[in-house]
Amino acid sequence: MYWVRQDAATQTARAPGALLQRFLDLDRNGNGKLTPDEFPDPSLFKQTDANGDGVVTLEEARAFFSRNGRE
Ligand SMILES: [Ca+2]
Repeated sequence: MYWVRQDAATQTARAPGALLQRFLDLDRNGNGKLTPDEFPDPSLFKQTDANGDGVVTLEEARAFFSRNGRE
């Protein structure tokens, strides 16, 4: 099927686009920031919101994932 071919491409494209894509998926209202209700896990949100302003920016998400050793 058509989608099977996409898997190899998806794996090679893990970084840095994978994080951006994930971020955009989570950012349901498209304002470029993640709020707690857009985040899958509230405790994870607190860890990711480095400056504690109540929103997670792409930079904070990127820093969080690099701290945790995954893209
Ligand atoms: Ca923040």
